[in-house]
Amino acid sequence: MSRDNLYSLPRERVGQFQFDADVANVFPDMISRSVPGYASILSVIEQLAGRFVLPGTNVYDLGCSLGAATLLIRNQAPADVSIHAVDNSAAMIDRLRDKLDADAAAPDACEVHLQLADICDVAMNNASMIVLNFTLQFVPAEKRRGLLQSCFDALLPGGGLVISEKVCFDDPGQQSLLTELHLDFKRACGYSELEIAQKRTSLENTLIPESIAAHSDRLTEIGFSVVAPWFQCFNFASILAVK
Ligand code: GEK
Repeated sequence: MSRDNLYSLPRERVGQFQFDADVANVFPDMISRSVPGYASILSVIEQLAGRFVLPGTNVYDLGCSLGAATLLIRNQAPADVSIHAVDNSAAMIDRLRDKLDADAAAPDACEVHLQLADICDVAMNNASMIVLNFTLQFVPAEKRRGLLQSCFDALLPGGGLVISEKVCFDDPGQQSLLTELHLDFKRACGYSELEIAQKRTSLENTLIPESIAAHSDRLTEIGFSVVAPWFQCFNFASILAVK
């Protein structure tokens, strides 16, 4: 796995964060050293797939990057399931295609369909499980409700939606403490102060977090019958919503 040192040298101007080829090259290292609990969340997504994914249905991994969730869900999915892995980064989709081509999946593994598209424009139906693992945070705020409504409409009764996000807090004390603890995590994972500062600038207007309550309330308003925040580590959380 290539090490993420993209922000290790001083830049004259730090541009907006892009999911380009440089990021795709180092992505597994970048996300595991930036998101506390990423590996645990993935392993629970696999467990949830074992419960939620039904024969003859579709599964959507929205903002799939290099397919970490897709590949784990595939371990649990019956052979007649279709997993739709969607991302609007060509670099991510190209690398995931190479990964799938090289992967010696079990002969009865289900199909994975790759889609280079904006997740807000994807037509979904007959879904037993939909995953937004650290993706909704990059969708413009005004498009989030529409996207979640499309997820709800596409899900079969009893279907599951997993949303993992960086989150913020209304209480200023919690906001500053949990932000500091996240920075300590990044330092402990080997990121320098310069790397942390430049990455933060590049994400400033790109990654817009909401509170766990804002996420939960919106999911309840849309009509999900159960909305269960099930994971939190510092300012990162995951919610399971069941139709
Ligand atoms: C994982 N889920 O490893 N349409 C399609 N893709 C998008 C959009 C959009 N509107 N906005 C962002 N993306 C993955 C990790 S990473 C999380 C997800 C992170 C894509 C973007 O190209 C990137 O690949 C992904 O969402 C976010 O489980 O980097 O923090």
